[in-house]
Amino acid sequence: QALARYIAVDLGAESGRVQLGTVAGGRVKLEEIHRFANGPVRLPNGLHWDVLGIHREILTGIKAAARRADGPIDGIAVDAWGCDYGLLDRDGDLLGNPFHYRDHRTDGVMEQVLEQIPAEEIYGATGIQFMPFNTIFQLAAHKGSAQLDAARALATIPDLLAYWLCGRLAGERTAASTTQLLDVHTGDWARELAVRIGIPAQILPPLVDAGTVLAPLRPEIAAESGLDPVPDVIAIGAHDTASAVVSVPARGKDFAYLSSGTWSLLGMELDEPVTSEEARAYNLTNEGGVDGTIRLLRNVMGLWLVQECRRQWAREGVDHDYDALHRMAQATPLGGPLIDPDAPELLHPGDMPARIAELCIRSGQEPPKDAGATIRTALESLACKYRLVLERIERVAGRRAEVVHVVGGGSRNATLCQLAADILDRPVHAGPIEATALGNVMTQALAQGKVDSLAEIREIVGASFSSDVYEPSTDRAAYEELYARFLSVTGLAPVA
Ligand code: LFR
Repeated sequence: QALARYIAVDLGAESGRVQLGTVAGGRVKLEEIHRFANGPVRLPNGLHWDVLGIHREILTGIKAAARRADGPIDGIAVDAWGCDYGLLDRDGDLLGNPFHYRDHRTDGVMEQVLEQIPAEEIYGATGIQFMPFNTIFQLAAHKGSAQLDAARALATIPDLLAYWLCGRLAGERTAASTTQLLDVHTGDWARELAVRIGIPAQILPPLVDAGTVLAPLRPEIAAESGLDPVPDVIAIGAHDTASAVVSVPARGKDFAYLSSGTWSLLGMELDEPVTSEEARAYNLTNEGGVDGTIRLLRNVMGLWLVQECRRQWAREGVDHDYDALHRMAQATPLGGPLIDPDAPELLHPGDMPARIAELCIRSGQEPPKDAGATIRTALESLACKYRLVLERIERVAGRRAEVVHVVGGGSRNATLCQLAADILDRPVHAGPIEATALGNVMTQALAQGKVDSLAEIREIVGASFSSDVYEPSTDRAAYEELYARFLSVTGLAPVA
């Protein structure tokens, strides 16, 4: 098999990373070349992306990767979290600073839109779960602004960055699916829906599938970086979750994945969307995946809870690193207070330990007594929510997941992986950690015909990285009791 080298740019909530991926002899290898902070910037009008700073960091990363590589680089691709976008004017120039989805400007907007158009209709067309920050609601919040009036094109963040790298703007379908403006049945924009909401349909760009070569890297960037021959800029699963699920090292179909990072994205892979009344009632999403797959999943709040606790304690002058926090959580015995990790109060940045304590008090529980206990509450609550979500997903998908593959940064969190195995009562296979960057690299290889299928990608990833296996505890009574208590304090209804 030919040797190929790819640059993967992966933009996460804690950091952006530029990685050099090498594919050869049925194996893939990753090397981190450049890492930079990717926090939101607060302006008087809200939370924003520092999108110019990111472009500069990408250029720095490309240069460093070019120096590091021991041969030509074949491709470059960018992935990021879903839903956020920039608007371009008629000259193709960016209008303003893209908003960050954790901004408050969408508060209440989803409810207003749903008064105008029934949820059943939007869900029936798009199959996407209702979350207040979906692009559809961000655009509704943008209505009447000078920017939206002047806009001629919408570019999701990864599409925008790829456009700056190669000059071609295309709406990559996995990223487009997170807008809740893509018709899940036809794969085309749901233009009529956009128009009814007052979003000008002409801003929706031409769509391409993940695994499409876009255009060569701009000649001046290639020259500055000493890249000769000039690599392709490639559309991959530009939605980070799509790329993460590409590199789940699973065999067959009877698996669930948990892409574990800032969010916990828990679901199963399907060939066709399910937009039934039950799927809508459970608010399950049918996100577009690579190779025509559908990710039936649900967002669970994820390690955001831990990240925000850590930031709050740092503001108060105590800087615990993540390892220390997890040691403290592990030293706290099972059985503390539990919360619904998806409570809307926890979505925005702020004093997370206080908010968690408040939720405990409101549900009649003693709040966690220290930092370790707070993290313990977050992790146990997440694992309990995984069980409820997985049971709903299995019911809608009509099959059982024999194993759960945890990928992403959270696969390193042994406490959470073991809790997930114990509460889900099934084996958890953890790894790879850099699933998103690997999916990004391998989909570039797919675009260039260096690999042939998703199945082959998963075999290559499985052969290249080992997984840690967590077996469920045999003390079923303890974990059943924990889950029953979770349902009771949160008031969430179990799957019958
Ligand atoms: C994960 C992710 C989720 C999406 C959320 C917000 O990083 O992309 O899939 O729902 O971020 O965009």
